[in-house]
Amino acid sequence: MSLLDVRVLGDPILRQETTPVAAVTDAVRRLVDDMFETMYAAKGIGLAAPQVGRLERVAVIDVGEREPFAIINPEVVLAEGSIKGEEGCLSIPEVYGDVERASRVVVRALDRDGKPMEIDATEILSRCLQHEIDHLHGKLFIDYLGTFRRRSALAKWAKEREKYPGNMRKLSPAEVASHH
Ligand code: GNR
Ligand code: NI
Repeated sequence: MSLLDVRVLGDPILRQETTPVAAVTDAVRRLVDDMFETMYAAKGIGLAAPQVGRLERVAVIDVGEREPFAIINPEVVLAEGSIKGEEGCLSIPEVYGDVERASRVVVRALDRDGKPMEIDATEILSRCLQHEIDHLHGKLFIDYLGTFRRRSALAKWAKEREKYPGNMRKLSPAEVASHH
């Protein structure tokens, strides 16, 4: 497995639409495994392919309350209710904001084996699924902030981004080793 660099806000790939995966091959599984390794090293609960510079329609999720899983070509087939909650993003470190999301979503996707699956989610899993699926369509949580909060978030980011030359967040192997 390999640790991948995380792209941060400013990298145009975060704004691109992804391409559906035509077949879940070993190469796709390798991407999934590398994304899990990267997500754990960065201490995230989810990670989408554009965040590691890839345009396959793939994301990985581990919110801790069930087995970690990959979603390939995910589609939201039901969204209901509405709830506000705080979000952050590995691609916008140290920036947080409240986002209104559907409280429950049902998502259809392929799993790591290429098998169709359906996830019925509420709470943090629902929020995380919506956040990752947004990434697969070039959308970021800051896009939902109102004018004032968005300006504050971007002002904070203007300082933070100096830490990430080339819009690249390099995770150190120590961060991998320290994760259990
Ligand atoms: O680690 C993450 N935490 C998080 C918290 C609230 C809502 C969404 C998330 S996802 C984020 C990791 C990430 O950036 N995934 O794209
Ligand atoms: Ni994110």
